[in-house]
Amino acid sequence: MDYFLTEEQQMIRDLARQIAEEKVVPVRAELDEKEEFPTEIMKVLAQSDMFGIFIPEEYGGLGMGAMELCLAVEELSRACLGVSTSYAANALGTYPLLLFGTEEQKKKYLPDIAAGNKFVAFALTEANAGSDAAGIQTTATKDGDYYILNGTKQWITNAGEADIYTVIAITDRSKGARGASAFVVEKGTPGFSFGKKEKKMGIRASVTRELIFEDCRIPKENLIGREGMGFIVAMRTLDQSRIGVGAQGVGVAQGAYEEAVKFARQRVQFGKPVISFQAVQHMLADMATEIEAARALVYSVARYIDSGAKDISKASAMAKVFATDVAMKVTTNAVQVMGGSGYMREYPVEKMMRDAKILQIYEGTNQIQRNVIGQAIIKEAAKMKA
Ligand code: COS
Repeated sequence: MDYFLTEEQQMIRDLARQIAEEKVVPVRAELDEKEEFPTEIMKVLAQSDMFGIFIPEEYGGLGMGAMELCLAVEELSRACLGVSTSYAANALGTYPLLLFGTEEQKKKYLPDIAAGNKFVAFALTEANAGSDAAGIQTTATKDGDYYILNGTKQWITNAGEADIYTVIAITDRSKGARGASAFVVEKGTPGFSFGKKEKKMGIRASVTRELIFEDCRIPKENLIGREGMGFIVAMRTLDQSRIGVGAQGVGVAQGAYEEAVKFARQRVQFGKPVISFQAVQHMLADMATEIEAARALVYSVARYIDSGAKDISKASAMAKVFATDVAMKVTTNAVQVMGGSGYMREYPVEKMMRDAKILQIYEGTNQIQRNVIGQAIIKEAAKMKA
């Protein structure tokens, strides 16, 4: 399929593919086994300007958009979802500043983020606030020129490794979702520490930890947007970043599919390569078709976002849910095509299948995505003529 990528887009895709093949593929199994953060790969991505793709040129970035970011994320995901999660979560953490930050905040943080000198994490989830994002309990209490943060954030990607954290906390509990606010908190601020490192099923090259705030005092200038806008900041951020999760789905599915085709050509049973059997061909045909459908949706939604479309919630949720369900199905079927070999750690598809599962869970479960789509349908239906 030809998606009519511009020269710049082809360049980003090719560069990301080269990094993925040369730097990620040789170490992915070891990173997974050792549950090790890919520090060296992040350095290579920084040197290649990959962290600045979606950041405007005036703040030191490449001034591109969701489409180019998706191309980079897809290529990294084709090699290793743990690595691509560490990379993509950096964008997730940056969007609150990019979308809602003051000029001072943008000037202060974005150039270092674009250069890859500073790494970012996004902190919304808590023990009692996952799908129910408005249920957060971490508080930010105004005290003169400061806010004092108290509470614990859970399952935060890049925690400990990141230098900058965009954090959603409650400033007025009586106002429900409208009582949340967004803040930027720097690593090293007194009263800010990290909890245990989680042991995960997949994406084990990415780090997941708690953020602990104990009377953590931050200047009032660290408020992102206005007080009470935190829930909107979080929702708009997720609308923007979910397309990247869709791109992760396309990438890991493509990687698993290629492994399955390669294996099916080589594996001989009943005197023939197993790819010559219709049962295997039909599985590969479905996998290839579903990947192409997912890619077409992800690219068209990314282009829609980059067109400056105002309400992207529904489109973004559709791309996320479709591409990540495809990723789970295709990686599972890649293991099936490869049989016993697919199940062994000697081949990469068992890792791809373990890794893919998170895509249906993080940045809003696929059930929540269907809720978002459903709510949009209800709104649209209300505007239809009877
Ligand atoms: N953009 C802008 N505003 C939005 C919005 C969006 N995408 N989604 C909701 N809002 C606004 C609503 O318009 C409403 O505003 P008003 O109070 O002015 O009416 C407010 O936010 C509350 O919205 P709603 O009532 O729909 O909130 P709910 O608590 O019912 O939650 C869902 C809605 C379930 C969609 C939300 O909690 C969600 O996305 N959950 C998943 C969170 C998630 O992705 N977690 C993963 C961890 S982060 S990696």
